[in-house]
Amino acid sequence: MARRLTEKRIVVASHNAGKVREINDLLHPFGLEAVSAADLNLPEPDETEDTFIGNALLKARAAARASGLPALSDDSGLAVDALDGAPGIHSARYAGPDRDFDYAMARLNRDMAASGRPERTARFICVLALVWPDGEEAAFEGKVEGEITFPPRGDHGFGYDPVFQPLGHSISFGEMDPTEKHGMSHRADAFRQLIAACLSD
Ligand code: ITT
Repeated sequence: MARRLTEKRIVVASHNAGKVREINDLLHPFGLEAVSAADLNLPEPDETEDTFIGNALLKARAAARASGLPALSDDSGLAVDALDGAPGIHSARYAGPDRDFDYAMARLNRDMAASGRPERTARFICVLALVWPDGEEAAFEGKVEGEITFPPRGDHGFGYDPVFQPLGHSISFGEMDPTEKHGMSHRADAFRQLIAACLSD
């Protein structure tokens, strides 16, 4: 059984503004005060692990240690079947040193064409890790199935949202308003599990 989160103040261990915005939206109903790693000027650790859970724990451990607060991290990415699961844990790095997602989406289009494989299926994966300063930890994995569509559509969300169309929908995450994305996203799926284990009565 995971430990209950009774503290009111936590640090969101992410330097990605799009993610921090979504995590804050998801945390809002629980009356938690969330400060981000960037607000606290915490260093950004190198993501040296080769799994989502490994990197999520690494980021949350570093932030809990540096801040003395419970830390919530998110390691996420886009796994494309025609690319055997790439970019996966490398989804941020696939966008180059400037984290240019116009470039990353064009690169995805190119790499999928070069693969010679017809399938468009993909999924977003998100691991949320919660680590307390005394070392106790919990992690939850969520996903959402969909397909990659070009050209990019919509300017909501962040990252790869304009080229990801969730299964059963005809608009991309980039075209959805945030509330609708929160109803079905990989992050919301992981969050529901975290709430059930650590936050609900
Ligand atoms: P932090 O480690 O500081 O949290 P990061 O951007 O480096 O930020 P990741 O290593 O987890 O985070 O990379 C995840 C990438 O996957 C992220 O940069 C996005 O491009 C993409 N991604 C994850 N969730 C997404 C979402 O909901 N919509 C679009 N793209 C997403």
